[in-house]
Amino acid sequence: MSLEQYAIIDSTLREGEQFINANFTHEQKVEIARALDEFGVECLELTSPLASPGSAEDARTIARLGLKAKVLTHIRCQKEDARVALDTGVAGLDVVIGTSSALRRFSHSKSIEEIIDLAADVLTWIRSQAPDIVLRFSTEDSFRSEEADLFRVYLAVDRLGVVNRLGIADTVGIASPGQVARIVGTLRRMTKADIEFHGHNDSGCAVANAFAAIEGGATHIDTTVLGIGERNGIASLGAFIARMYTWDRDLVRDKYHLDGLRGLELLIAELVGVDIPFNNCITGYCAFTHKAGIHAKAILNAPETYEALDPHDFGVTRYVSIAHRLTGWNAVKGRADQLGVALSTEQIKALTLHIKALADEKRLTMDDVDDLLRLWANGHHDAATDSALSLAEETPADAQ
Ligand code: HCA
Ligand code: CU
Repeated sequence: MSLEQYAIIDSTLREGEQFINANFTHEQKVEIARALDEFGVECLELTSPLASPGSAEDARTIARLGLKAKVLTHIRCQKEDARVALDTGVAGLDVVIGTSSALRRFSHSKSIEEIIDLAADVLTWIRSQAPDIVLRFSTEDSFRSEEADLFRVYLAVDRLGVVNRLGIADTVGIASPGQVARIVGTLRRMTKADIEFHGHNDSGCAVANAFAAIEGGATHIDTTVLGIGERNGIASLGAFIARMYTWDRDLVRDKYHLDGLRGLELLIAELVGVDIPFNNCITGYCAFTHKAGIHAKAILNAPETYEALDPHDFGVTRYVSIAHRLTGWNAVKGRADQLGVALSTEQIKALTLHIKALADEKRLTMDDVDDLLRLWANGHHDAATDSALSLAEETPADAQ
């Protein structure tokens, strides 16, 4: 598959609802669905309508919003679930059944033979009822299933000729990128259907695994906003976007409204009562901050030297920090120019040495540096004012 054809299935309204803090109201779900659609994700996955009467109502409403994104719902491999789901008017069903020995023993007690028979029965019935619906079949806990079992099930399902997509799920977040690329690649060669990957982040590989799936030939990737989901969640939409952007910037710019990412993340963060992590891709507060003098100098000359992503594409701004001991005179000069403060290169160099010495003594703020720049430009600086500035508020804690 060429990488250009991938699609995102955002599951904030299904997997994301399984995040411990998530308790979206009907109105909030509609707002989230619209925001995701506006951002440009290709599909939305909703909680099963069998979960509660409210969930069925949510599915009915969102299916009728007239979104560009395909609205899918997630169900167990059972005819009754499928019947209720079809009644909601969604455009697609994501059917799932566990294949690992743990799930077969402790969840549904079915053998691989029985799983194949059930899947054939349910999937052909769905197709007979809804010839145009998008139908996906996925195994749960795929990466702890016996590979031979897994491929037997997928081959049998693919041969039915009724599903559009086969899903593969790293349910407990233990797969590695190499393993994902290999298994998805094998599935790709053995079957005709599209391939979806759903990966949890328990061991920190969710986004890497999603990308490995794409490299292996997957066509669809599951994400949620901020990665929320069961336990510590799945691949985060923003991080996956960052990954794909570094692969093909123009494609990702065309596909999505990138400047909407921050608003989307802020919306979800507020609704589930969390902060955006400081080191979040793209929107984390230090995602585009530059500190070391050598970096700052290069950034001022050509930002791409130390930025793989262009913050302007995402409507966020870069910040060059100069109030510390790692600062450099180019960065200080850059700040002087921003403030319209006239200092010679010699003065800037001397001031930079001074800032470094002060920063060894105490924590400086940007305001401190701005004050120094203005004092020096006005010729008011002398040892007394500078040391007053540096030592006035010094406490042992400040001096760390
Ligand atoms: C679940 C399990 C699931 C399903 C994934 C899928 C998983 O909570 O139902 O259907 O693609 O991680 O295996 O989220
Ligand atoms: Cu999951």
